[in-house]
Amino acid sequence: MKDMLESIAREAKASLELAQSKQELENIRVKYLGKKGELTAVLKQMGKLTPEERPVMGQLANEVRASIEALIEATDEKIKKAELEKKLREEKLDVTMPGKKSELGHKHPLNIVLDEVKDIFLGMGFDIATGPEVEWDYYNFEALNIPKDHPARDTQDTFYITENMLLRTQTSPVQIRVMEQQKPPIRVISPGRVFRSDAVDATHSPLFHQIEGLVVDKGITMGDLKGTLEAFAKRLYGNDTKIRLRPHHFPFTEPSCEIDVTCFKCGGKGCPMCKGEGFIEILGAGMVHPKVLSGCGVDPEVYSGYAFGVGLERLVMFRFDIDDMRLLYENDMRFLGQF
Ligand code: 2NM
Repeated sequence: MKDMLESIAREAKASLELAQSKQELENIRVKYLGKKGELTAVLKQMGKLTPEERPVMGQLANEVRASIEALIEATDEKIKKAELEKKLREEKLDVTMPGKKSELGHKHPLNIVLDEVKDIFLGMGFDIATGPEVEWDYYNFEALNIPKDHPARDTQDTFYITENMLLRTQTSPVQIRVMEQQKPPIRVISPGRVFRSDAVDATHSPLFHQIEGLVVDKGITMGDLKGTLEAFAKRLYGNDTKIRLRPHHFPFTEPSCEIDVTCFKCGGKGCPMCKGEGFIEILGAGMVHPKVLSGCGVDPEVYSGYAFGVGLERLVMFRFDIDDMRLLYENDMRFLGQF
């Protein structure tokens, strides 16, 4: 039995010296020390020994177990160290390799043009005013001279939250709030999201963006309106741009007009872009209705003002020759990457 124990110790030591991996190490442990291992097998034969021999063999067996365990531990350390060294060798970093360039985003086309429009008006001394997207019926309609029975109030056109609360259909309510809160001279633009119950197609969306402007002071005339918006059109589309005013009707302005600019594609000769017209409509405008002024506490006998509204999507579509408004909302990188 002593020979058997000693040969187990020898064999275990020999195979441990050759072990290269954790798995091999585990196999060796099971082979010699496991429940069905060689050492256990020997210990099971203790019964055959004389009472004198038993403690001697018992102690020897314990020593063999302890020495194998110690060797396993030492080999385990050795393997771990070798594995780490191998890993470090394999994962060596080449700091001279070129880096991966992270892609830089850019402004959305709506914001490119919005920022230009803001810059142009800020440069002319306008302030930027904002207000709630969820509005009272009063600010969105009543204060703009659109009473309850007015056709422009058709429920089809608006998202109502309650009977008196809705998603604003224009940013004019912001200007009503400005007139209520500030004394003239007033010079503001109010860019923002507006909502209408329209079906989606190439030129309509239930959510779009407007930029409205308002100037109120003593002696403001249609001439101020025309000069300012001409300067705006020239800044936006180039110095050769001409504007044309056509009579129109809005409930909140009197007189009212629509403003066309010479076609940026053909310069006014007529082409498919302007449908042969030579002009493209971009703005609605007019002199603020006296009823609107007085409703906001501005005396129409003392002050006058002009206002205008422009749809941001239309400006962007003309600027970049985009034929479908939906492209502006779909966030398709193949589209957005072009700007
Ligand atoms: C437009 C066209 C004409 C407008 C009027 C007002 C206010 F609040 F002063 F009455 N704000 N915006 C206006 C005038 C808007 O959009 C096509």
